[in-house]
Amino acid sequence: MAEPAFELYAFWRSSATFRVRVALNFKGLTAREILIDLDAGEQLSADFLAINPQGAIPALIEPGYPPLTQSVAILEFLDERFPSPPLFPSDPHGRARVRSLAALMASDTHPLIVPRVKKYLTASGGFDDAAWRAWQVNWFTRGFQAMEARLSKESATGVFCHGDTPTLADICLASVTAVARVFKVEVPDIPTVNRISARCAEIPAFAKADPMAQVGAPS
Ligand SMILES: N[C@@H](CCC(=O)N[C@@H](CS)C(=O)NCC(=O)O)C(=O)O
Repeated sequence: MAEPAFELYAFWRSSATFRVRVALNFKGLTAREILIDLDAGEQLSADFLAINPQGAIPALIEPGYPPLTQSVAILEFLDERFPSPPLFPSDPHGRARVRSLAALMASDTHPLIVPRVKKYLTASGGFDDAAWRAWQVNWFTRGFQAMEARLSKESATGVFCHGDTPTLADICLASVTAVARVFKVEVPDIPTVNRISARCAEIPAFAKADPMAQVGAPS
């Protein structure tokens, strides 16, 4: 199948964009990136709101189709459209476990530290820089410790979150560890999370997606 001319609305440090970058790389696909500067508020420009009324990246556009938004939905789309290599194990229980681990990171941890939450808490919630920092550290810690508790105890954990090949769960885990590094948040006592994240970083599809390797990242 000829590769579509994908366009990806992206920002260097965006955790959700990282997930799509890894999946594209993993599948041997490419996308032309269009920068949405989150620090400049470009996610709220009229032009971008016409693409994603939620005002959040990523958005993936395949010519001739409406924009795709929500990183996990985009990853599932890419996996259905380009099945090899797969992002899920083949058995239903394994697939449910992978989705559950992915949701712990992408649905229940990452959304608490995005710019719109910071903006609300600092503009309307009385948060100063120290309170925001404590908030960030708290939610990264709670998310990674829950992940550690599961990964260290559940027998399906292997070299990666589920067995010995990377899945969507690893992409979601690595997306949150990558952004924790950007924000210089270190969570103690998470050896399994750290082991798997370090193993992911050795894989070119993950390494190429690292925030610090993107256009716009601080040098
Ligand atoms: N659940 C969404 C989250 C999207 C999201 O919040 N993206 C962040 C960047 S990682 C964003 O664009 N935030 C803009 C803002 O909070 O104003 C996904 O996985 O795509």
